[in-house]
Amino acid sequence: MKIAILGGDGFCGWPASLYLSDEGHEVSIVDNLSRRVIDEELGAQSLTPIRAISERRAAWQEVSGREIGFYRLDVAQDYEGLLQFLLAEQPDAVVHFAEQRAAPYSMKSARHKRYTVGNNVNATHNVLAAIVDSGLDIHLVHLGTTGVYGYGTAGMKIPEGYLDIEVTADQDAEGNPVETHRVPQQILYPTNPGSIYHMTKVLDQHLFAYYAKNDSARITDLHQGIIWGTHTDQTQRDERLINRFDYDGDYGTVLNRFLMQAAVGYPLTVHGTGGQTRAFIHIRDMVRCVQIALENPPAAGDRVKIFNQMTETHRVRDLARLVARITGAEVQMVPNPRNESAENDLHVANDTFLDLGLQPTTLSEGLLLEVEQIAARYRDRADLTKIPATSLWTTKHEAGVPANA
Ligand code: NAD
Ligand code: USQ
Repeated sequence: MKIAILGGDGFCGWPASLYLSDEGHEVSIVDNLSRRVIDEELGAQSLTPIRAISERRAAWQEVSGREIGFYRLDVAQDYEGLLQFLLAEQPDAVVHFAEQRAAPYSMKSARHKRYTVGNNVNATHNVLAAIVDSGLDIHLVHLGTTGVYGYGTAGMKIPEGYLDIEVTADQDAEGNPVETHRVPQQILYPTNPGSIYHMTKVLDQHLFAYYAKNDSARITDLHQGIIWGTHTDQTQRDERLINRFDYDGDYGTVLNRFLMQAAVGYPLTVHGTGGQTRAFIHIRDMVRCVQIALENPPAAGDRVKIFNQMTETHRVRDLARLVARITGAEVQMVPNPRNESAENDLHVANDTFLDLGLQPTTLSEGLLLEVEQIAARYRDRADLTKIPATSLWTTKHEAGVPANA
């Protein structure tokens, strides 16, 4: 397949690009390198020494004999450039990672909220419009989030995108009253985003539904949990191919932060009571899931295919205890900077990927290796002043006291 990876210089996009190239696909990356610019804005760097995109590509060619194309392009702002790219490359599939993905970054200020909405919603809409405009039959695979559902179970496993409901009908097609009866329907699972970033993924969902309906666009939306881990088989082949590892208060995700904090002797920063339950998936499983999604596209005219891309759910304080147990780290409950439920349960259906052959990497297998191979190896690069999470969800609440309490 010819595959375009939008956001292919990022934490998920880079290992996915290498994996798909290794599998024999012809891969081109499109990225505006905005994530590297945000590193400068925040004064924070990846714990791992990531190389310039030119060096990454040259290293991959050296170790694999395969070329990965690169186009520096802003998907949200350069519509013409994006369209010309599609017409020139004629990809069979586009994988769309090109969004601002950190919830805390999206909540820092009005400017960050506006940037995140403008960037993410325009990027997604430009991709959809350009696919239709190009006249090409391109399968779009998008990286969404389990966060669109909100974090609660309503007494059931969260289904893969769609919810079966029954409405009480009391009129016929002409609007005449008839005896009330129950009519089954399927709707997008009601959304309950917890940040402006998560909200952009909700808005993306509606754009996808519309383009699938109106233009018969073929779209798969992967509702992905929190990624943990850093290496894949490909990124490990040469140090110049190393993946990024974010640990700062905005971009670092919870489990990778705990692993890094343990390695540098910083007490594990559990927000509030740590009662938040979240969905997780290892980075190796993420690249495999993207491949499975590419190999199983919807047909033209189908509704958007939605997969829950996660393998385990865990409560934050349990993760902290687990990391503390294997590393000897200290755990510290810190005031929660976010406006989120203090305690929630979460059960998520992920049958589609399991049925299609995914064999999950479990926390119990991978955790210690991750501490040794990444967090401890690069701990000298850490800037401990960047660890605290300082982005507050609302000015109306003090950290730790939800605004709606
Ligand atoms: P990342 O920030 O490391 O990578 C995103 C890449 O997209 C960056 O290289 C950035 O420069 C690029 N980009 C952003 N806006 C762009 C634009 N307008 N034009 C061109 N390029 C642009 O993020 P990531 O962790 O790799 O996440 C990728 C996707 O996966 C995101 O959409 C995110 O929502 C989703 N996701 C990530 C996680 C996670 O734990 N990292 C979990 C669930 C879902
Ligand atoms: N948390 C802590 N301590 C920390 C960091 C986080 O207790 O040091 C808590 C947070 O308060 C939150 C939970 O851990 O309750 C998860 O936070 P996170 O930063 O790991 O994850 P989140 O903000 O949800 O965002 C990440 C990715 C995002 C993706 C999302 C998937 O950055 O791109 O969409 O995970 S999901 O969680 O399913 O919404």
